[in-house]
Amino acid sequence: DSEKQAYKARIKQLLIDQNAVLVAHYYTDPEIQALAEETGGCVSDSLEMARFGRDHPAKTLIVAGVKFMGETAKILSPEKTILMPTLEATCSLDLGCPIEQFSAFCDAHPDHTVVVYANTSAAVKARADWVVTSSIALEIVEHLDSQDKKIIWGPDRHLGSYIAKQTGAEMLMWQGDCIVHDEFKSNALKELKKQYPDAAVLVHPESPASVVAMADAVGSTSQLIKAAQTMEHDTFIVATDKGIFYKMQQAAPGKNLIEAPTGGNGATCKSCAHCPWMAMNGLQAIEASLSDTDKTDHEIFVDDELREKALIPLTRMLDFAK
Ligand code: CIZ
Ligand code: SF4
Repeated sequence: DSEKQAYKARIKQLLIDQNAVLVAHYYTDPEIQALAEETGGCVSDSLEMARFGRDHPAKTLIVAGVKFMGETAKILSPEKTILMPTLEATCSLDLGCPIEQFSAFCDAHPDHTVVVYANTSAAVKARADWVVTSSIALEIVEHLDSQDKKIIWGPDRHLGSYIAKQTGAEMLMWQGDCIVHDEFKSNALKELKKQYPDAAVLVHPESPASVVAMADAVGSTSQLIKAAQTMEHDTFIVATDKGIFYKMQQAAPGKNLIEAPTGGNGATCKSCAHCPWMAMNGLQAIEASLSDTDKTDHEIFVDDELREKALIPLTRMLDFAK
C-alpha cells in the first residue's frame, strides 16, 4: 500500500545519503528481502552476509537479521557502523548459551576443541576454537575428526547430533535448540507425504532427528535453495523458516513449494515456521535505524578485547570456506 511505498522510498534515499547498504537474511519477510535486492544489498545466509558486509565498500551496514549477525558484522568490520532495525531481535540458541555456563562446560573438558555455531554471542565465539555456520559445519567437523580431535559442540543439539552421525566424530553436546526448527513434526510430515507422494522433502538440520530422517535433502538455507533448483521433483515440502520461500521460488520458478507441518498430534505451533525475531525487521524499523539521530536503539558495539578474540575462530571459518 501507499504507506509501505513511502517507507521504501525513504529507506532508498537514506541508504544513498548515508552510504549504507542493506544486508538481509533469507528468513526476513519477503518485502525486506526484495528491498535489499533492489538497493544493491544482499540476501543470504549468515556466512554470506558476513562476507558480503566485510567486503562491501559502504561505510554503514544495516543488518536485517538477528543480533548475532550484527555482532559478527562488527567483529569483521570494526571500522564500519553496524546498525540493526532493532537490537531486540535475538535467537533462542544465543539466549540458551550464556557465556558463564558455556565457558565452565569448556573448562571441564580442556582436551576438547570448542566448535560453536555462528548463532552465539561474541563472548561465546571468543571462547571457541572454531565458529561454523550450517553451510560449512559438516566439512569443518570432518576436518577436525580426521585429526582425531575431540569436540565440544554448541549450542544446537539437533545440528550437533546430525553432524556427529554423519561424521562419526566424538562430540560433547550443549543442549540448545532453535524454537522454529524444533517444532517441525515427523508424524504430521508423514501424513502430508501421503498427500504428496512425489514430493521431495527438504530439511534444515536444526530440525529434530525424526524429521531429518525423512529428508531427501538435508542442508543449510543456501543448500536447500540449491536443492529445490537442481532436483528433478516438481513439488517440495520444506522444513525451515518460511522466509526462505521468497528466494527458493525465485531459484525454482514453477515448482510447488509446501511448508512442512509444525503441529501434529493435536499440538499447536508457537512460532509456526517463522522466527519471531527475524520478523521484527520491518520497514518501519529499518527506516528508524537510518533516520533516528540517536542510534542507541540500533547500533551494535562489541568490546575490543572480545572482538579480537572472536575474530580468530571467525577468520578460521572464512579462510576454511574459501
Ligand atoms: O537458523 C538460522 O538462523 C540460520 C539458518 C542462520 C544461517 O546460518 O543462515
Ligand atoms: Fe535463531 Fe532459529 Fe530464529 Fe534462526 S530461526 S535466528 S536459529 S531462533
